[in-house]
Amino acid sequence: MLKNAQVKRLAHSLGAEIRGVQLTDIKSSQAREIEDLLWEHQVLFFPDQSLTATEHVRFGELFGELEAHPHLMHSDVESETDAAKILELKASRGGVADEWHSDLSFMPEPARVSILRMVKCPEIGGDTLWANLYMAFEELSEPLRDLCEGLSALHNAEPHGRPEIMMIHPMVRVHPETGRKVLFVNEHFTRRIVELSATESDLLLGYLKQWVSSPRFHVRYRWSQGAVAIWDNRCTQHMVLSDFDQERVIQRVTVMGDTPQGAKPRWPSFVRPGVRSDTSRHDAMLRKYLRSRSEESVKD
Ligand SMILES: O=C(O)CCC(=O)C(=O)O
Ligand SMILES: [Fe+2]
Repeated sequence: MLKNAQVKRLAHSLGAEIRGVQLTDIKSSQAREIEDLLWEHQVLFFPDQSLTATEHVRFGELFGELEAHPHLMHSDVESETDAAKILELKASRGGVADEWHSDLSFMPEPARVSILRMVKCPEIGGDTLWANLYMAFEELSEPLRDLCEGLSALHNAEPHGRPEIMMIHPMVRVHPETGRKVLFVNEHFTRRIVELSATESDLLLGYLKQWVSSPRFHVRYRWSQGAVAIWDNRCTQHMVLSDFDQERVIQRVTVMGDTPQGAKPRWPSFVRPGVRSDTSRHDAMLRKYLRSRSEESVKD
């Protein structure tokens, strides 16, 4: 039992701060209780913690298998096994993770849960914001919800200099724990809606990016030294505010995920034999992805 836990909601939309719990003492049954709170609040904050890197990894492992970042640098924590499971983000003037995203959405199985530990907190600035993607879907008009549910989107790792790492996911996914629908496109990794022309896709993704950035879907967290945040990537996006000019060091462990499930696209890909496109330059990436998929299915 998570005795003594005080749970305080931080915003109407999502997020709760939990006090009275020492994360170093958590056992597997209590981790299930934390999960229940997480499915309810989507992001949980634990201030006043002092986990070491190894304890951070052990805590993460209570939620599933951890995976190092597929292509960003890892940290230089002491134990090599633990270092391989920790992603460190270090900055002194903003510029890290400052666009809305769900972690690793360009992978076939994107991150399920991420856990951050604030190692060096700037005195001012560097807050992180999370957005509630259930609300972002549910508050769209019915025609737009219906359209989005029939579409899929191409995500890639271009922000990490790896545009060739791509994956198509449904634009609306069903959360496996809650059964609720989620708007699953993000500013940082989503490049193109597969069934629309490039210009239509730009317009709709641009609108949805603006929609998700509406403050009514958000919680904004002011970090303190040692604070830990755990969030569900399947129903949230997050971004860091680039408004600090002191060193900010934060470490993440990532619990890997499940395949996003959603309705099948209701239309074929816009890019297909026999369809002329006036914007073929913009279709090149999608064409490349579709070609690689069809080569794979020939191999299978
Ligand atoms: O530094 C932060 O607050 C969040 C960075 C981030 O996007 C992440 O660790 O996934
Ligand atoms: Fe992130």
